[in-house]
Amino acid sequence: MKDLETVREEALSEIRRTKDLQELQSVKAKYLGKRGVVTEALKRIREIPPEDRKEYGRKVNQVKEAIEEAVRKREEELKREEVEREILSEWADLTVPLQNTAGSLHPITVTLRRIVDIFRGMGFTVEEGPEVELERYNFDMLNIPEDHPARDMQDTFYINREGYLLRTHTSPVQIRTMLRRKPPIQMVAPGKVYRRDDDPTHSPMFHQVEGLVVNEEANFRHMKYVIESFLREFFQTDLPVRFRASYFPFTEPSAEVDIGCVICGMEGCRVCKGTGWLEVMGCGMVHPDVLEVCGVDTDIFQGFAFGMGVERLAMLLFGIDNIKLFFENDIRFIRQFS
Ligand code: 2NM
Repeated sequence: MKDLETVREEALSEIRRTKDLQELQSVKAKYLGKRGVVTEALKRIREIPPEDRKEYGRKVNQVKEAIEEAVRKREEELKREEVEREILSEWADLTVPLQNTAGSLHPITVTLRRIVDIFRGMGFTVEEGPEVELERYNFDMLNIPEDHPARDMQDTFYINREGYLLRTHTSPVQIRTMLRRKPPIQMVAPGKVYRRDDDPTHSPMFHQVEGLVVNEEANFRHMKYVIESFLREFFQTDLPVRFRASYFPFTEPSAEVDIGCVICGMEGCRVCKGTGWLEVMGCGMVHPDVLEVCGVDTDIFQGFAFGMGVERLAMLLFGIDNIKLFFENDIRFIRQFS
């Protein structure tokens, strides 16, 4: 076995010579890891005569601490060097006057405007509301029960103030509009919404457009006509549309809307999971209780509503296969959608 002093000298010298964090990590493992030189030396304490063990143990621990300290110092240096290298390599003179610097619209903005403009063309107004919302407008007045899983801390971002949250859909804008204005109403509410999901197919912030029509004769057939017209204009093709029975607390009856897969032409692919159909919206006749709590007289008025995710529609429109691309702000990606 090498003299402990030699081990120390060699370790410190190797640590000084490391050129990056990965290399430092492997030197650290060589000495301090499970099968490291120092670890093995500690294990050999049993082979030392009892009267020398105390001294031996102290010496090994001194060496161990010296190496740990050197690793810490070198790690700091390497991190500092890395930041400096980054600053130098990413250096840019922001004062240089450039030509052709017109920006481009983010694909989500392009898609949101496309959706909203189609509804504007059908005579809908565009309404907005706060992203920090009352729990009452986001859940209670939408007939969403006190114990509904959507209300869980796991699904909803609650604000550090009783009764407030980040809206989980834009439906509270419909509530606010009904409270403020008498029917007839035909509105859409575009904007950001927040849910506690973050995985390859979900983002904690995404965009929705929801719509609401309230008048004396609104019915399911009107709703189908509006949605089918919208989808054909959005995708610029006479695509197949189907309505599947579903459930939402705030509508009855409720439906989910599928379109023929625009990726594979209904042959069956990864995106439509071989079914030939893509779910693109939810909709339904507004529950009478929701209308009533908003002051709408249900002896006279009826309503239908619908909601869609903008990222999902943008992915289908542009053939993008990964939602995270929208949020990385890589200029090479964003530039393609102007
Ligand atoms: C959806 C699906 C079905 C909806 C309902 C309402 C309101 F406020 F009028 F009750 N707004 N939006 C609704 C209905 C939204 O999104 C998937």
